[in-house]
Amino acid sequence: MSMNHTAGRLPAAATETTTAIPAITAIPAADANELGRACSSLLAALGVAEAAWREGGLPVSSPINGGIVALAQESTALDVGAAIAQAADAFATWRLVPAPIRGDLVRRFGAALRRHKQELALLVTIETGKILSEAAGEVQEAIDICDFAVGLSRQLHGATMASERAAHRMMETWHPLGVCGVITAFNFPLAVWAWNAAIALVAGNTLVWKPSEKTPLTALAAQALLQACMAEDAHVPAGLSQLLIGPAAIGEMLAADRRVALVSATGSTAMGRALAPRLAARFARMILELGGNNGAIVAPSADLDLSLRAITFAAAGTAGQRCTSLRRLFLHETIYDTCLARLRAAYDSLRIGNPLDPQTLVGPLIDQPAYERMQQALAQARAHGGLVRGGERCRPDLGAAAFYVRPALVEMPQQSGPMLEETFAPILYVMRYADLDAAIAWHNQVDAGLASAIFTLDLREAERFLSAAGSDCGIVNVNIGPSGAEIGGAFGGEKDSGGGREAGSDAWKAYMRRATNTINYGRALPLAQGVRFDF
Ligand code: UN1
Repeated sequence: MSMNHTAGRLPAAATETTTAIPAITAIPAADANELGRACSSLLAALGVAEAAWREGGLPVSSPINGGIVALAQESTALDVGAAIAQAADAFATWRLVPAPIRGDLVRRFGAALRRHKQELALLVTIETGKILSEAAGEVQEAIDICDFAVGLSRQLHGATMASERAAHRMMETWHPLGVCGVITAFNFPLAVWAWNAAIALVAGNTLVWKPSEKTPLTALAAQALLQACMAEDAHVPAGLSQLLIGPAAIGEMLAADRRVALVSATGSTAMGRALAPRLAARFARMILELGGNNGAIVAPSADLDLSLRAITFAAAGTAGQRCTSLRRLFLHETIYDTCLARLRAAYDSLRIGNPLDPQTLVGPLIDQPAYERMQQALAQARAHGGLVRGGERCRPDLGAAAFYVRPALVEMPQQSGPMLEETFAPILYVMRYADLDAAIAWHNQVDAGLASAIFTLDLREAERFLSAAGSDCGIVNVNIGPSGAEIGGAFGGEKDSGGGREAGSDAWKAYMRRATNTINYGRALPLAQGVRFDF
């Protein structure tokens, strides 16, 4: 089923979303050496020093075949302290550089991402296992946020308020915040950092980045490209952007260090629960983008062709490994049988395999623990009366250490057990509903509150879902799935999804500190609220 068969498509946007990516179809999936060689040449083309990935202590494997493709150098505890110190030093200079000149660094970085889009997309595919088209989309998302941030660098404006006192003026000034710690997950190794980095840089902040230890290579490449852009401009202090590779303890050190003004962390709710008290203990700023257990409702009036395309992409795309992936589906009883039958047929047609092959739609899970968690969730679903279709391991020909699975559809008699939790895998729980209010209540019953969707052509239903009595998520969509947000909006969710907002709209305000200024340009000193203090 084609994702693109919309009539009268608009021409491709100026964002070059259509750049072709040549497939490396020649790579035998079972041959880790081939993937390793591909990685070496990509890293060299992207300007990453060999010492960073050739003989380090952290084995990096590709989920395509489970083979090791690089040995990344890990950061020590001393490196963490030094990185924070350098970023803090750099902040003293960078905060004074005019914001549009800071924007020029981000403009040149965006251009570097554009030039290297194909290499970066290949690296993302090798490291995460997501299909090339989605990897190219991820690079595009990083390019888009750079474009957004460049414009923003001339729009970091505050309000001016009417003062109650004669010859007084009140206004807000937005200042840089300080060192921003950025913690990212394996599934979006480039774009999520770029959301934070591009905005933080134009805001006048400096960066310390701890990527997932499963995807350090994309991070090394992004950091190398940014550093090459930094070196072109004398305004840019050398310590502006720091990269730390290693385990969760590094993130905890960032959270505990008073020199780090803001920590923006993307990952599981458990990760957020571990970090948040450390940050709260020192009143640090935090942006938490945590798990999602995203739902969609398909109403009787829904355009089923469109809904099925959206649902299949959102649930099975990226092998269910987006924080925005669709995990719960509520089908109205009048369309339940038709919709489920068509969904089964769509699932049967999904090509599962090597994500470097342009025919593939579903790549592997990131690793064995992810596969085991998926199997556990399916076993629990059965115990709760769920009827499981799919979910089994497949493509053994691609390597014993690679974990390809058939996306699972699970009919549930009620919302219980694993359906109430996020499992980072392609499992779609399906339930029947009769009444929209009940479906919305089930939809909102889970702890997470990230992304949601309703499929309906009924204006009343759509508006109800969007209203204060509707979805309780940070992302609420009509007639598109919950995943695949554009960068122009603020991205994030409520409840256990963390409450943070990143990327577009006015999310930049979280990366700056607001000063309220009152200026007296008169000769008298009237006090506010009519207070008298004459002596
Ligand atoms: C994530 O999975 O952490 O909306 C980010 C989306 C993407 C970003 C996902 N633009 O699916």
